[in-house]
Amino acid sequence: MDAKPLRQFVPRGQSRRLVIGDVHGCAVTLEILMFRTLDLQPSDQVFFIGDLVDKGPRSAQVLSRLLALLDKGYQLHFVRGNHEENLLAAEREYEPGYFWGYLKRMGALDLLGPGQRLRAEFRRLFEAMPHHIELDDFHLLHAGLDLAKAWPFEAASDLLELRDWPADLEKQGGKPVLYGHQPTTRPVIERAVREAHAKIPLDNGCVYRHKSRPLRMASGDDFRAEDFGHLCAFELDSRSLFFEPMVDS
Ligand SMILES: [Mn+2]
Repeated sequence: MDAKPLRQFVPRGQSRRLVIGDVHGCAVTLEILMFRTLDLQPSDQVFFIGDLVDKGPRSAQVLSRLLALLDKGYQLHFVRGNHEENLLAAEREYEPGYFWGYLKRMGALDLLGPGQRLRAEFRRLFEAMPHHIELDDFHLLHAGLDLAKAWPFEAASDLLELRDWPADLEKQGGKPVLYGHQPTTRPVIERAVREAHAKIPLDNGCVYRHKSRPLRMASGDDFRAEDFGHLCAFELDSRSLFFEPMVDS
């Protein structure tokens, strides 16, 4: 059984609205994207679509930086990803050896704090993350929706984990879904924006830059190394895409 997912409605602000794909511990790349490429301002609204941590080299640095920006008044919003959810679950059912081994496997031992537990400020940030953010004109979620269900937005495990799901603009209340979770090549992302698809992927496999074909790409997507390995951002009103090459190592 799914626990009831958290939802949040975020009204439009006065300035830009930017959505950023799966960061996975790529803190340096994120910094360049936010402050060199996007010239982020405190009046901008920024939405992250989950999986801030794990796999990449700097999970703790990503979270610490985002918490510091929140303290400075930046308008950052976070959708929960399966990686945040799994960390919370491991912390909830805490067992010293297992927890350490799990973080080690995820390449995220830097998230450990006192007593070998998940650092408390990170746990609080994860716990506050909704599974779904609704905007005036878009849905934001990490993974997917099973629109055959009567209440697709109530299915936490779909929101966190589902892959290769068919979108349906009408069943989505006329709002396209912006999502991450599944590494997607740049041409496929660009086409989804250009043709205004009902689902727009924003995970360009940033953390896979120096690796071979990512596991579990979208079906039908072709692997070409040069089409992967960027941290992707999407500006909602101008419909502009940004692809920041991954520089974390
Ligand atoms: Mn994911």
